[in-house]
Order: sequence, then C-alpha cells, then structure tokens
Amino acid sequence: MVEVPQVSAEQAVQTAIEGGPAASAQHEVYGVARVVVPFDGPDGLAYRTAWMVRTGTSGKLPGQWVSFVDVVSGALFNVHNQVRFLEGTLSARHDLRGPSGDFDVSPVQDLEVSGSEGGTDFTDGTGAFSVSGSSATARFTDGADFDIYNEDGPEASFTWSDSDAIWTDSDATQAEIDTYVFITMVQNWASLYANDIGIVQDGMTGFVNLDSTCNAYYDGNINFFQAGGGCNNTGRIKDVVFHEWGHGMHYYAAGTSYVDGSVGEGISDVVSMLETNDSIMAPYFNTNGSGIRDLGPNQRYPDDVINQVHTDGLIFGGAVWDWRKIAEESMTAEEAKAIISRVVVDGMTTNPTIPDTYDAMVFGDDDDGDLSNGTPNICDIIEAFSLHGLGPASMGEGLLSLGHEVITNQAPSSAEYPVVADLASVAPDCFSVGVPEAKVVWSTDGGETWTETGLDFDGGSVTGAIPQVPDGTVVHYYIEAESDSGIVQSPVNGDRHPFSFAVGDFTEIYCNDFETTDGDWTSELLAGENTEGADDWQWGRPQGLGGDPDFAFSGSRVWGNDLGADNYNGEYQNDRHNRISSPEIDVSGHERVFLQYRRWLNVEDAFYDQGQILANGEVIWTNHASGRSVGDEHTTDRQWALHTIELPAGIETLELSYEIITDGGLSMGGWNIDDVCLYGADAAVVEPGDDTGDTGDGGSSGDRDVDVPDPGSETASGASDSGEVSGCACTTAERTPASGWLAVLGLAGLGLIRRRD
Ligand SMILES: [Ca+2]
Ligand SMILES: [Ca+2]
Ligand SMILES: [Ca+2]
Ligand SMILES: [Ca+2]
Ligand SMILES: [Zn+2]
Repeated sequence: MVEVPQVSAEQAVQTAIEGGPAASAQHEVYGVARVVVPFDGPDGLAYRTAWMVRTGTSGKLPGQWVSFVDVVSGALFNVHNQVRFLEGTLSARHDLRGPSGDFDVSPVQDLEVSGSEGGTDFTDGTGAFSVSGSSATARFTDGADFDIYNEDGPEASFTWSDSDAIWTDSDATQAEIDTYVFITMVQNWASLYANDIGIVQDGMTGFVNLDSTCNAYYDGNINFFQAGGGCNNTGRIKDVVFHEWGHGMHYYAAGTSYVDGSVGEGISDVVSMLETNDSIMAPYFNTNGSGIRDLGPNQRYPDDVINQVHTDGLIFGGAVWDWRKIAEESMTAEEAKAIISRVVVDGMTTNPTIPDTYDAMVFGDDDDGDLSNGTPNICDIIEAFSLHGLGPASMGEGLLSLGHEVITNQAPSSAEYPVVADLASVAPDCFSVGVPEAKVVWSTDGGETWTETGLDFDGGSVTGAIPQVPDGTVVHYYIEAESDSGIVQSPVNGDRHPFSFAVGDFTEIYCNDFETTDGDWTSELLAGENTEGADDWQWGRPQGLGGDPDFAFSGSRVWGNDLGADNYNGEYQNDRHNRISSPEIDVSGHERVFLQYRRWLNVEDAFYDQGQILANGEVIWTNHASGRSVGDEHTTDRQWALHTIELPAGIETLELSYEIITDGGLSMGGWNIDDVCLYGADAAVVEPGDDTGDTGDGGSSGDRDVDVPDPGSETASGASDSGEVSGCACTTAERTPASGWLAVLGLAGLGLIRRRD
C-alpha cells in the first residue's frame, strides 16, 4: 500500500531541526527525500515511509545531520550525525619564565583549530576545542587576538589526533610557543584591569626569531630577537613579552603617540613586575642567567635622571615596586596586585611624564571623582613615591617637608641671625612628623667648611639662629631636619646650592625687579644651531614648566630661559650656549661689590650643563658639578633662593651676564632671575689676631681662625692663603671653577675665614 503523506517536506525539515540535538544551531538544509525505512516490528521486518532530512551545522554544535520524520504521524523517529569529532584540549610546553631549563605546560587559548573534515573552532581559556574529523591542526598565525610569525623559517604548524595534545618544540620554535602563551597570559591580566583600553580588543601581532640579538621592541607589533651575543632568544622570556605588550598598552591608554619614553619603559617593567612580583627584570635575558634591570634600588627624580629611557624609567617603576611591597604589609599579595594593576592602568590615561607619575597614580586611585578628599591608597602611594623623589614628599628622603623663608642681609650689629622653618609631614593624615632633630648648617668660606648649629622644634616649627659672624661675610646655609619619618633639607640638596646672605652695611648700587622694563638686558646665542628658541632668554612671567616657578619673585616679571609660554616647554634646548647681559653698570667707588639676586635655577649637573654668572665676561659662578660622568647632581631650586656673590676686586664698570651651556641630552628649566641687585661695601674692619673678629660679644665662636689682612688685595690674600684655600690664589678668572661659588669667594679673600679643623 502507499501511504498518503500527512506531513509536508517543509514541516518535516522544521520538525527535524527543532526536535534534533542541534536545535539551537543554524542549519543549512541540503535536501529532503521520501524514503522507505525498514524496521523490526512485532511481526517481523516491516516498513514505514519517512522524510529523510539532510542538514548541516557548524560552530558550537557542528554536524552533518540525517533525520527521519514519519510521513503520516510527523514524528521524528531517528537522527544521527555522520560527522566524527575530535574534542579535547590543546596545551603547549613553554619556558616557565625564560630559558632557564624549567618548563611548564599551559593552555593554548583563543587559537583557531581546523578539523580534518572541515570546520574550525577556537580554543577557549582552558585550551578546549571541538572539531570534526579524526585529527586537528593549529597554527600560531591563526589566533583570535594574537598572531605569531616566525622570521627564521616556516611558521609553526601542529597536527594531532589525540584528544588532549601538548604542542612542543618538535612542531614549532620555542620562541613561537612561548610568545603565544605569554601574550595570552598578559591578555588575561589585561582583561581584568585594562578592559577599557583598546589594545585588549585589538589584539597584537608578534614576530619572533628576528635576525638580530639582545633586544626586543614594540612598533605597533611586538618583535623579538634570536639568541646570540651572550643573550637568550628574547621571545622566550616572559618578562620581555609582558614588557613589549606594556608599551602597546601605554600608547593605547594615553591615546596618543606622544608618550614619555621613560614612563613607557617604567610602565612596561611594571606590567612585567605585576606578573612576576619580582624586582628583577627578565632573568635569563643573558645566557649567564642574569636579568637586565632591578626595580629595587631607589632611583630618584630628578637626580638619577640620565636621559636614558630604561634607566630613567626605573624611577617610576621602582616607585610602583615599593608601593607593592608597602601595600603587601596590609593586604594579601593578590589584593595588592589587583589594586595597583587597576591604578597604574588608569593612571596611564593621563599620559604623565616622570615627575607627573605621582599625580597620575592618585588620579587612577581616586574612587569618587574628588581628589580633595584623598584617595583610598594615597598614604601608600605617597610613602612609596617619596623614596623616588616623586609626589609631595619629594623635598627630601622621606615624608617631611620644610618650608623656609630665606634669611636676607643682616646688619653688622645683629647679635645673631634668626632661623625659622616650618617642619611638617607631607601627609598629616597618613604620617606624623615624629620626633625630629633639626639643625642649620652654615659656612662663611663659600661652602668649603660647614658648621652645624642645633635648632629647636616646637611642634610646628624649627627655630634657632646662626651666631654672629664678622662684618663683610657672606653666609651660606641650609636647614636639615630628620626623624623616623625621613630626612629633609631646605633647600633640597642643601650643600649643592645653599641659600646665602651677607652681613654688613651696604650701599645699593643697582637693583632691577624687571617689572616696568626689561632693564635693557640683551641676550645672544653664542654657540649651537640657531633654531627658534635657541636663544631662549625671555622677559615675562614664568609658566611653571620644566621645573620653572609659576610666579615671579617680585611682581609678575622675571628674566629666564624659556619661560614656557605659547609653544615653549619651559626647558632650555640641547647643545646651545646662550647668554643675557646687563647694560654697563658703574660700580666704582666701593672697596667690595656684591651681587645679590633671586634665583630659581634648574640645570643638569655641571659635568654636562653649565649655568654660569659672568662679570665682564669672566666666569664668577658655575652650578654644582659632581665631577663624575654619572652626572646626577643637578641644581634643582624649588623656591626663589637668595644668592649672594662677591665680585672680583677692582671692577669699576660691570657688564653682568647669566649664561647656559648645554650638552646633547637632558634639558631642564634653566635660569629664572629676579630682583638683581649690586651692593657696595667697605672692607670689614677686623683686628689682626683677634679671633672673635670685629663682631663684639656673641660673635664668632673660637672654632674659627679669622685672618683677613686685606680682602680687596689679591696679592695679600694670595700671600696669606699659602695654598690652603683651594681655588683661591691658584685660580684665575679664566678657569671655570669646579664649584663656582666656592672658588669665587676664595678669590675674593673670604675663604680665609676658616675653621681650624
Ligand atoms: Ca577622592
Ligand atoms: Ca620681578
Ligand atoms: Ca644637558
Ligand atoms: Ca625655563
Ligand atoms: Zn621597552
């Protein structure tokens, strides 16, 4: 008999799909046919007529489906999948952290796997896959987010037929395996803490085994060099892969290609350190097992800036390392990692330079859009960054601040010269001042010898006095306070560029506050390419860039190098020599003449850059020099210092000049000068052999040997000096003194006031 179909072919297809095991998948219908199907009935072999529906699916429920629907009842009575499956996990054997000989096996995630019978699948986070066929193949060039290319041979390809396969260097270079596995590890970190940064969605392409050695770089892709030259293959080093990816994250976070290179190296090291929790960067970078950098030592801004991005990056990287160690004292390592990861990523969106990194971290840490009420981890951040010269505690090495209004010139009749400074915690809500010891350290010989005088602390201020010194003396001094909360000086690095004042009766010869006019001072470029801003002497208001102040000392105008307005950045240029000079000033009729002015100078260690003062073209002062090629003892004024220099004797008409001579690297804010004055004085009247000088009661204590025969006479000072004062008789004005103010004052005879020891 022939049964009359009660169910249409279209209805049968619908029933086959909806009633089958892959109902949720998209089916491609290959065909429908009416067939007679034999089956075992109660009375022996029987037949029923059915629609045979053939469909195909892919994706998560792949199959080649054959379904049978009874033509009369419409029932789906048999479904089978003609495709065989290979299901399992794909893992890889990779270097644990570098080519140390220690290996680990980790999932190969987010990689496309092709089945031998067509169709593909991407491995998940555990490496799990399912494809059709009896074997499967994968290539590192087929990642969902990452593709890794071998630049030294064919791309890796791995075919396997076991459910759970482990990819080894039999089917790839180890660098391809390692780079792929490590980059997916950093992506897993990023998906937790940097998911808003586009790099997480965009993925990245890597090239390994490049034909060079001992380096790796990011150029939009990540690139790793072969082994050789004493270095291992950089594609096999986890820290390096994390680091290079970190460069990409930095660019994405900042949203610009104009990022600070030092911060870039720092944040890249931090991305690696957050994974390894180790201050050493890239162990086994070198074949002897050593790494390339250490975040442990306290590199400080700005003294340790050497204009090499990897080294300079340690200032920020080291601060984050210290933050992690401090945070781990009050929380678990995982909690610390989570907080710091989130904050450093968010902080990078402000695209900071090194000195801005503290602000960037506070911005990243803020949880309520209000920085004025603090941020959850600000105390830890302040403490950690203070170790690196960053943040509010950057005045000293610790958590103290010292605010001091400088001592101005003193009358000869004054019995002592009061010293007052405000000593405070930079973060009173976090740290107390502790029990400080404070002192003023002062010199009457231009800084060759120093005397310490204790100061009292009354809970907010340190107070005391420098005892009386002879009339005609220039006193250099700085203040220092120390407690368990740290050590701080005013000015910072006080003995490099101390404050100074003079004692005596003075006649004002010349003073200019540069308010109503520029004083007819004129500038010129003496050496270096004459580009815009090469001669960067500007008259106006400094803008607070490059270490400059953002206010004049008097009124609203100063003279300075690159004041930072418009398209200027506040910093002097490299490889330049420029100078500003006063008009001729009559300074005749005085036995001694002193220059005194307000200085806000930021200049690299004079081993490299010189900020100089000249009298009639002869150098009378140069910024501090370390005398060593490390060159990290910069002059870094943080306030308007009073600077006092006695001019060489015998000048009647003075052309006063300030100049800057720079090398090819590391630029800073340069000169800012205001209230430039010249004072005349008669020679101090000092009784020869009187060890208290002409100072009366309360004057010089007996620890100094005052011997000033005739300060105005070079012959006399040279003769009596007997070579005791370095830079005195043996120094000519033509020679640039290593420590300018010291030598200059020696030349003028003031260096003869000596401590016996
Ligand atoms: Ca807040
Ligand atoms: Ca002024
Ligand atoms: Ca320089
Ligand atoms: Ca400047
Ligand atoms: Zn780098």
